[in-house]
Amino acid sequence: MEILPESLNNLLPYDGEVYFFGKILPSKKADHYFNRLMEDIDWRQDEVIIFGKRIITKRKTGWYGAEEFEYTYSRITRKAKIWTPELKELKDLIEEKTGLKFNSCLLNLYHSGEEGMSWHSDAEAELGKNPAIASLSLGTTRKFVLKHKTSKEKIELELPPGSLLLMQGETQKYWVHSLPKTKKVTEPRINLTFRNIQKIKK
Ligand SMILES: O=C(O)CCC(=O)C(=O)O
Ligand SMILES: [Mn+2]
Repeated sequence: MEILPESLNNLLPYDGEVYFFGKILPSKKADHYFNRLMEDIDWRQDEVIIFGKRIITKRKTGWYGAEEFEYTYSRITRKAKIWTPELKELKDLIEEKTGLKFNSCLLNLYHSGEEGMSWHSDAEAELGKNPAIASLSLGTTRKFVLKHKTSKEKIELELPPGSLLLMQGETQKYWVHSLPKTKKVTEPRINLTFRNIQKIKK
């Protein structure tokens, strides 16, 4: 079931659905959550394997959920920590706004514009077919770009603090997305992507 407000337009011209909800948190609340998450999240530097080489990312990540879900991305498997009180609050808010259910969240901490995320789609097996992914931004504003896998058409938007973006339908099948690095940004940003893990590995 979806309860998307009728005023929301699909940002994608074809092959998927991306909705921008704008700011769902007032500035003070967005600041509050940013500070709490900086303190409370068990931030880790990821080891990813790129072209067979083991690389430690500057960007830090956190992986949380309702259960100790295992999640594999960039060939690294991690076990989720259980929701912190503020993550549970944010999950509840995002479920209310989107009308969808989420059981896990991948957090990214970009210390400055020197850190970003390269082109990818969130198409891991654990997410199932046509996953809905709700992305909440905190901290400094960054540019987010979607690119169609075959036509190469690009859609760009700015993600300010407290704003929510929802990707769903066939978006991950046909589009990649990225957070470009930029010299213009010196402040940190936290991004939370709420996801729904389909199967629990023991
Ligand atoms: O930081 C962002 O806005 C994007 C994060 C992302 O694409 C991901 O975690 O898969
Ligand atoms: Mn992604």
